[in-house]
Amino acid sequence: MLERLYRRRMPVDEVISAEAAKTLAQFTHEIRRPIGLVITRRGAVQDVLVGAGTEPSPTTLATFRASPRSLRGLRLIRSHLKEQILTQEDLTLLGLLRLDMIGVLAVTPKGEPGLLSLAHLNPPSAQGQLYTLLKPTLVHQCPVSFETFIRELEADLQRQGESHMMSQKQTAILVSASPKSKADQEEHLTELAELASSADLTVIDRLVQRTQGGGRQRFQLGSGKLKDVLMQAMQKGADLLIFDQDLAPAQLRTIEEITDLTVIDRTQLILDIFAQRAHSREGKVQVELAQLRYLLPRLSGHGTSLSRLGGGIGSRGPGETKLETDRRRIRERIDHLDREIEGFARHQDQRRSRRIRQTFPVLSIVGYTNAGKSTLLNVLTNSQVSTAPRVFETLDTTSRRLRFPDGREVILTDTVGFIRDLPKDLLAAFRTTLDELRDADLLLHVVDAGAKDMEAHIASVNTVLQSLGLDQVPQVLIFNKCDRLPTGQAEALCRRHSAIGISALHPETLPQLIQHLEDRLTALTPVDGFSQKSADQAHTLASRP
Ligand SMILES: Nc1nc2c(ncn2[C@@H]2O[C@H](COP(=O)(O)OP(=O)(O)OP(=O)(O)O)[C@@H](O)[C@H]2O)c(=O)[nH]1
Ligand SMILES: [Mg+2]
Repeated sequence: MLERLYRRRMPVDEVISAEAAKTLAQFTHEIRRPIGLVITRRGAVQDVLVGAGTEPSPTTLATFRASPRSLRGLRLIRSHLKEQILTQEDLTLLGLLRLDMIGVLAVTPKGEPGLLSLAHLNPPSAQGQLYTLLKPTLVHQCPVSFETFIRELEADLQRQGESHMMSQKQTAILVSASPKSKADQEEHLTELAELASSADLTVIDRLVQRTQGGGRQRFQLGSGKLKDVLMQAMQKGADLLIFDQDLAPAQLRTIEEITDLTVIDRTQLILDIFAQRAHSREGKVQVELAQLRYLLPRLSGHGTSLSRLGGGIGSRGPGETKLETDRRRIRERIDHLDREIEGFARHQDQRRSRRIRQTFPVLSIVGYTNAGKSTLLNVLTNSQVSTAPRVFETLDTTSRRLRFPDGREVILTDTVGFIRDLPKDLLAAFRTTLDELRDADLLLHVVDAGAKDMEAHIASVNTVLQSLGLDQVPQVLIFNKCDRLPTGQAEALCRRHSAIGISALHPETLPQLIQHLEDRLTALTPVDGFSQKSADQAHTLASRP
């Protein structure tokens, strides 16, 4: 019986033809259940949905894709045995699926079409309503000339999209949902926003939800809140949704299937930034390895998730050529990269033993990302390592020789910065880079003294050091960017933490640090142990006045 509905094709200018409405009403009356017709732009019935709350099939949704700048090319007209009222769920579905229109047709007690209610989406705007409800009319009196109407609406959407494209940047909405307090979550979102801007994204909104109960509760799809989030993302024309919490692979897929938004979590954002920044062969191999390790458990049975590695954020990665690779190929690739990294490690061992023969103490600068580590290396060794007010500027390790005013020489190294909850795949992959820290005789732990959650930063760095087995290496705590603190505050802060305050941008603040390092070195090794043989290669610090 329902087949008759499928074969139906209506004029492209009518939302639903009078004849189709009649058949729909008649069948609804006979089976005493609501029926929905999913209709294409060309007026063909694509799906027939029986029962309240049924949604277009995944196959249909996969065939008809929508984007924040276009509609899906499908409308849904449901019948209702009594009323023609559009429910909140209908309107949510309209927004989520970006349907051309959604409508409810009342069926009279005699099984005839009654009033038809229609709703359509509005072009995105900051405060504006997401949708417009049209006044219910009888089908043959419906004032909407569908083809023209939808063409104009899409042109509006397109224009919005273009003005938004002017900025050339992808836009993101940040989302946090956890049992933690709102204040804590907000603070984490501030860091997530820094990560996003470091990845060259524009953040257009942030949403925080405090979930109930202990443990890490995840957003459940179907929960009204998640639908809200997705609707807002659509309405604001966002390209990406970035969750501060890890998403379950299944959840990711479901969200992506229904919305066509790119959805990523914090780990993936960090991996993306690393991928953007990696320059050396070693760095690239390490990032690719971390991305694949992250991806592997997230591959669906059909391997569709691989398409996440295309181009752009949330997909920048191992590249097109590997798109068709299945799990096995990925495992092989992982093995291969592992071996390559093994090779780097061996090479590094040789370098290291060479260095050890030279018996120069190694001072390694460590710290939270953006603390000013590279700036400090530069000012101490007169180098030009790239520095920037963004996180994860440095990925590769740089080593420089440095001569202290008393003649002793050391090797000073600068390396990748740390961050709270550093993705474990990344930590594993950056083993060779981080292994350099094992040579350190002294760690120079640089802290951005002006950072709001400075103490949490210190703790995060110490946690990472601990997980690397480096918590026993002697440390000097250095509070950098003291120029940003009100006078007097830096001194108090340093006293409280037994730290040394500096401002790496202002060399005149460094003598106390240099003196302190000399003292620590004396404790480590006597001055006589250092030769003068390579004075020409090391940068000599100016003697103190
Ligand atoms: N005001 C102020 N800014 C500083 C100081 N030291 C560094 N900065 C700035 O802080 C930003 C980060 O400095 P970097 O040296 O790149 O920091 P990093 O720790 O190497 O960062 P990553 O390599 O990303 O981990 C840059 O914009 C620096 O100019 C300082 O003493 N005072
Ligand atoms: Mg750096």
